[in-house]
Amino acid sequence: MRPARLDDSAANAALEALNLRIATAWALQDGKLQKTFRFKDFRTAFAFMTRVADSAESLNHHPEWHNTYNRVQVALSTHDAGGLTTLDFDLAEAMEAAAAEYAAKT
Ligand code: H2B
Repeated sequence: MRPARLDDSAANAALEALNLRIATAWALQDGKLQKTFRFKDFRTAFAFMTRVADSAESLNHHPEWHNTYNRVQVALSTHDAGGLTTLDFDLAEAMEAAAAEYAAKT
């Protein structure tokens, strides 16, 4: 059987779920690798940060970040090198993997 037509509220709920998987691009800004992640709520943002904390410890490379409710603004650079190194991109990859688990949105 073909699916029934979605009413406005069902379509909006489906849209919301779809947008959970949309991510903004990383950008080089002020000499740092930057991105803002957004999550469903504060708990999910915090779970993401906890997951990333493990990666940061493993890499011995730690993010500058700022959390407000469901938003995590990240600015990566390597302080020891006074700029960007591959470690920043490795940590960014780890953040992407963590964000995928917690369904980051724009
Ligand atoms: N994190 C970041 N982002 N830059 C660094 O230069 C850095 C770090 N250095 N984490 C590490 C720790 C260094 O301070 C220790 C002593 O290895």
